[in-house]
Amino acid sequence: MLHKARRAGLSALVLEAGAGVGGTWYFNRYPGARVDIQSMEYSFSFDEALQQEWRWTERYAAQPELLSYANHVADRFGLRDGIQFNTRVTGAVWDEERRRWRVTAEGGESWSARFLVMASGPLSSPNTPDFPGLGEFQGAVYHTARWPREPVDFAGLRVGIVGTGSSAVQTITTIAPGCGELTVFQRTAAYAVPAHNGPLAPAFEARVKADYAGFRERNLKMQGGFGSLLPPNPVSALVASEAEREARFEERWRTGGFSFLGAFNDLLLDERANALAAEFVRGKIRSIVRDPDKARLLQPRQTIGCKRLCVDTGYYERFNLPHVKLVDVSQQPIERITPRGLLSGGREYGFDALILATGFDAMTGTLMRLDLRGRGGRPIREKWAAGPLNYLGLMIEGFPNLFNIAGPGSTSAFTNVMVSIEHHVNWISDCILFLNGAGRETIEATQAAEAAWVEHVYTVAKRTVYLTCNSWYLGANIPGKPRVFMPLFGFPAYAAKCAEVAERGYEGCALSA
Ligand code: N01
Repeated sequence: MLHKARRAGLSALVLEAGAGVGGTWYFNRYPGARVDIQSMEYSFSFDEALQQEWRWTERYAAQPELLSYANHVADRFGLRDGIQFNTRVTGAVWDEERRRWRVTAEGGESWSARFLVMASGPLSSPNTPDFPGLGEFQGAVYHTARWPREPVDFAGLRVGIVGTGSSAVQTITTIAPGCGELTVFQRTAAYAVPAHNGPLAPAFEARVKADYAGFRERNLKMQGGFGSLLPPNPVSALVASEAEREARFEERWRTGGFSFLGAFNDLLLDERANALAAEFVRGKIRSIVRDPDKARLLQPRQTIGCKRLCVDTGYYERFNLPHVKLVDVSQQPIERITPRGLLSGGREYGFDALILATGFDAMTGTLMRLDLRGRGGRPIREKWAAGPLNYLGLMIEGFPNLFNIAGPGSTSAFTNVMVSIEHHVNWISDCILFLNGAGRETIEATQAAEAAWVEHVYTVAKRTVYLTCNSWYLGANIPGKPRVFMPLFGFPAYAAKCAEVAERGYEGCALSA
């Protein structure tokens, strides 16, 4: 956004809480952190020289390499002097008279801005459950999303980990061999498909780079903005024979990653089709995990893909290590943390270090924690009390000239987020240039457009299996959070709609002179 704004001749400043660039890849340094979209796709497309020259070492890049990439981009485009690091924004208030945002940060520093772009991330406010006794634990407590910069040595230690989402799956896989004992506290079993990660094949890299622009174009036509190399099989799982089904599932399992959910074209649309894929993965878990009790507990029961699918590098295999224990906390929740461990079902489990892999207050958490006040001083917390009203995921009625990148109401959570970010940056920058060219001072979504958009997001979700489980897409992972389905499924239709709105002079928005 900074690069784009500067190229458009705008003056811009980035306020960043971290001491460096990278966002997700700056804060999530837990062992095994790795992207689940292939590196050649999970990168910026806006500069041909950048994408030609950067060399990924692995099929799925790990956090240190992703962080190097973010730093490389910042240096290559000379962005650092436009970023104020170690600056945590606490709020922003719309000044109606001056038609400017007044942005404030910890320490009291403040800025005035005509436009305010929230690039604060859909998964950036960690969720730390309110476990009684957490402060009394005598060992170290880590949250995967706030991992220390120095490496943590668990050698010989008894470690407890709460959670089995993507962050936990990667952490467990990585630390299990070296721990003295690892106890996994599982509330909902996760579906994980193999990444088949490895060194990036030079021939594959050369093939992509020979026509990188074409590769990006083809990906933009995919529902998630990635995966054009192996598009979804255009056949229903319900009409395929059993042998055909097994063959297709097996083929995708061997390929690895999210391509598994494209084994048939209705796995995310029809619960009966979904059940067939789910049973295939349960069969894999049974064949991998030798202890029948662990194997039973590790088999998820919910629809597959409803919570975001995990992409792993030997997760289930780790439960064959005798020192890796699995405790089901679905029926008997964690009652409290004790000085030496935790209590569940009246039993105390002891450990020396505790890892919380308990996810995020997703999509809305970061904005809702701010003192963000729009027209008439209305707080975002009030505006969003029943769920995140928005238009195109980009704008909020009553919050003029404020844009949200990768927020609720957009496809960010279902896409290669790099694609979503670039799409939003381009759209926002075009919008600002349009306003300047047309002599308009402010833009803001109308209430009617906003209501219709939220309804549209829900209507699309109803055609999928995404409403059948308790996911962070629904806000269901945070006690008391309104259950509203927040992300939109389907990038190409979304991008077409955003383009159409712009072409029609920002239809659905109120513009002031
Ligand atoms: O968080 P999560 P995450 N008692 O919310 C459990 C992206 N990401 O950080 O399922 C006991 O998925 C909770 O249980 P339940 C990706 O989009 C990507 O792992 O709510 N357990 C769950 O098991 C991902 O979806 C990558 O029943 C409690 C876990 O904690 C998103 O970030 C890597 C609990 C939280 O799982 C979030 O992933 C990492 C409690 N009170 C993350 N509260 C890759 O690119 C929560 N849990 C690969």
